[in-house]
Amino acid sequence: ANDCQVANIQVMQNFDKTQYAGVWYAVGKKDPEGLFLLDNIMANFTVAENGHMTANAMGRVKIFNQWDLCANMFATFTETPEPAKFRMKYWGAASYLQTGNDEHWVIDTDYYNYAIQYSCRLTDADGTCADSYSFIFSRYPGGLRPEDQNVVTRKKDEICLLGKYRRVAHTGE
Ligand code: DAO
Repeated sequence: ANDCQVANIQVMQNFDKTQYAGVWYAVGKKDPEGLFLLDNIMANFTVAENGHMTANAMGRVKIFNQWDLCANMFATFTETPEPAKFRMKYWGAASYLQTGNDEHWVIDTDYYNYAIQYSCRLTDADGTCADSYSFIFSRYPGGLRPEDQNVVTRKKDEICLLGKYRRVAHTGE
């Protein structure tokens, strides 16, 4: 049984950020409230010599509920006692872009093909998540390999977001 408690969500065991580094294309996304990143989303994770992880992300965003434009975003990650659970501070290259401080959990990855990221922004009084977002990342802009679909579907179900994702297009914008 799945009680959908945020505190019980399983994350990637023995997470290795060095293998996670590099470019990931978002091919699926569950949006949070006040959607920001629309499509053509890619993130490049870097691990510095001192072990600090940062990311540079690009994507088409919606701002002021009206305009779509291409955004260049930056993020820094703070580690926690659980290697796959980070705090992520993010901001944009331009001042009108969104800034924030979110959870950044890696639920599962094989490092070479797929990764599932999850962030709960608001936990409800009953311990379930009231406002979350999640990216399905692929090393390829075209999508997931057929052999990775089953595990990704299972993980979506485990984090109680099955059926809540939309496909993220990569049209080169
Ligand atoms: O699209 O509303 C949304 C949620 C995403 C928040 C912004 C994230 C920006 C930085 C991304 C770094 C790697 C995922």
